Amino acid sequence: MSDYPTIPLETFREYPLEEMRARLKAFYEDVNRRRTVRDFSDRPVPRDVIETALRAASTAPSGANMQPWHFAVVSGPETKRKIREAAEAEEREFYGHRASEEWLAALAPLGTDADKPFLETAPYLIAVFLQKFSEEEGEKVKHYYPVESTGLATGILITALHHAGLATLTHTPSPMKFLNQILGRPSNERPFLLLVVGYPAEDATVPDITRKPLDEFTSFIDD
Ligand code: IYR
Repeated sequence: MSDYPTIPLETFREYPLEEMRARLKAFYEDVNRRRTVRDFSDRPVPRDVIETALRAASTAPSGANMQPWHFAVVSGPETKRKIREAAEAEEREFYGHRASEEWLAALAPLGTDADKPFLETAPYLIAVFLQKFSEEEGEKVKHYYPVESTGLATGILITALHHAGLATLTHTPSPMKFLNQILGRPSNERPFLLLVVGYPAEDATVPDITRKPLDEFTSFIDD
């Protein structure tokens, strides 16, 4: 028996099978509408919406419940401009020199380049950091599976924002250490990705690409 306190699982809900299927179908159809957007409108989004989506993200499971993430929410034009300048400098290096021909060929269908106007246009940039450890009363506390945990939280964040009727872009300027400096984040935090959040531009287009069918990305082992 554990010496630590437990409480009854009162939040779990079971649904009759037909309702289970209908709920899941509706959920799948809704998330299947999500597209990564690169053309953003400057229409404002209320901060409380972002806060609720972040609360949803923070429900993600995490290694030893360390919740090893930090979300820096940027809405100020000055900070957005700094981030755009730093990101575009890295991206020019990436597209001009660092990326292999193979990598550039893989990106070609997405139509991306070193220009990142959305970093200033979109109302919010959420810089996601993972914490390799935390500091409690001067003591280092190790975090477990911070990459996996932060990935799970980010997935829920993207899904929550989509559910709210907002668009996102997962942007990964590489390297992105500049985010620590611009956002004043400590060295135990590693930038994980930059999430661009807002409404799509009126004339937004997306690449004509498809998702793999179920049988291409699953295997079922029944014996
Ligand atoms: N970070 C660059 C390049 C890029 C890389 C991958 I992998 C993508 O899926 C998309 C872009 C950029 O943001 O343009």
